[in-house]
Amino acid sequence: MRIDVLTLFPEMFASPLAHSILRRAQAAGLVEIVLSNIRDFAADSYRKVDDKPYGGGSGMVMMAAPVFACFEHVRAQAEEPGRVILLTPQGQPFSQAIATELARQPRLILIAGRYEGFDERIRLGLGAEQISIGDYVLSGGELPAMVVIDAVVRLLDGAVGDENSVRDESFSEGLLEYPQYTRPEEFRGMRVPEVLLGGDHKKIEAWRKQQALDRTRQWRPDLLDKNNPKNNETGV
Ligand code: 9D3
Repeated sequence: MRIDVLTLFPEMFASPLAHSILRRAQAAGLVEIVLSNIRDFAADSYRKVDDKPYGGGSGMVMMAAPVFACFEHVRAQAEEPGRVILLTPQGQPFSQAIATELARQPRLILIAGRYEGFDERIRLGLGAEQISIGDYVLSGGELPAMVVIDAVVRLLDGAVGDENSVRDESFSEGLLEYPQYTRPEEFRGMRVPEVLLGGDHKKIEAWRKQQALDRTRQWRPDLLDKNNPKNNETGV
């Protein structure tokens, strides 16, 4: 898979891409992540990429021309069109189901914005979808782009050790995780539940399932709601 990221702050991506699963997935050739600086495609010597909104109002708007020039430059670097995604607060809320869908693509082009928003002709002219990562206000689309990259890349075949990928798929889908413990057996007066020390795997499985259900009911009852479409997709 090739992922292009169009951004005014490519340096923000350095650390997340250089660690753990994202670093290994790139080293193994599972994904090629290409960062492009939209400012490099500004037409004037001031490298201007934003301007005042027509009709007035506060803040600045990302200009169409530099984004189009940057987009056309990266699109020419690979055959597959793939999906074009604007990270915007107006977008479809990101979910595990969307991550699964994106992980099947040969190519993604992610466009992270700054300022108050994109000139609408960027969305219209590029035929872009929009994704939001949730209903809270961030300073730009870079962190959301990294969230999308992380969620998608770890789904690529071979990106995650199989101890994680197949772990407890049987019953954990759609539920919160059961509680986990590692050594020592007692820490500051808190003991590991007896059932986990016994080695009766049937009993352990039943206990974990009950814990997962109890915790979901207590902390995320929305996940158990039959009317929640998430319960009919990939789940959490
Ligand atoms: C004043 C209206 N604001 C919209 C809610 C303006 C605005 C706020 C923040 C415009 C852009 C931004 C920057 N945020 C993103 O680019 C963004 C974002 C987010 O803020 N929250 C969740 N997901 C995303 S994806 C991109």
